[in-house]
Amino acid sequence: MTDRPGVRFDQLTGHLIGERVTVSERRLAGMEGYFTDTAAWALADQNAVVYRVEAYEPVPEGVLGGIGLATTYLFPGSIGGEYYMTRGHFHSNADGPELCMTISGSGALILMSRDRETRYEMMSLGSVHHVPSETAHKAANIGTDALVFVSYWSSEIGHDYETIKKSGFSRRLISVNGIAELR
Ligand code: M6P
Ligand code: ZN
Repeated sequence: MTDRPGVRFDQLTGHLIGERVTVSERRLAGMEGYFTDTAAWALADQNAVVYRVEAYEPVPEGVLGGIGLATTYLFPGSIGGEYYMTRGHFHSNADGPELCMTISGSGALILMSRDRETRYEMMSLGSVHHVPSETAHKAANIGTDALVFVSYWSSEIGHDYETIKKSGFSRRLISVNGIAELR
């Protein structure tokens, strides 16, 4: 008897396929307070999808013993000059690292330490990024196509969104005459 894997990964598109894959979409409506220009955010189409995440978590969050896997499709766009981005979060409870690999598109992985030092790494086809423990992380799409990347993390870590929701990152990636700048 063969035990067929329940999930498949398409390495060209990043798609995760299978019954145990969960899909979630984040629209502008669900990103209140994340963009600096709140007036521009309020005027934008609240229905616009900013990103979609396909995830496979064989072991539930907070439970030791598994690796979570997700593909994020971050669409191109900007609000008041600030590129479309994921919300960003710290890991919590048991903190731990994450690994990201870019499938397509161009962007930046923005990383902030607990003492609010912010830096970024450019994301492009094949780039591999290590997110250390105790580091908030979010991706921004600086290109004209979707930025697609895969992430891996340990199941025992939790996700803390509150810290970023409340205090944000210390610097933001904005388009200055079409060039990405961290300000
Ligand atoms: C990456 C990973 C995921 C995360 C997703 C969206 O794929 O970090 O764990 O869920 O981006 O980002 P966020 O959860 O911050 O909205
Ligand atoms: Zn994470």
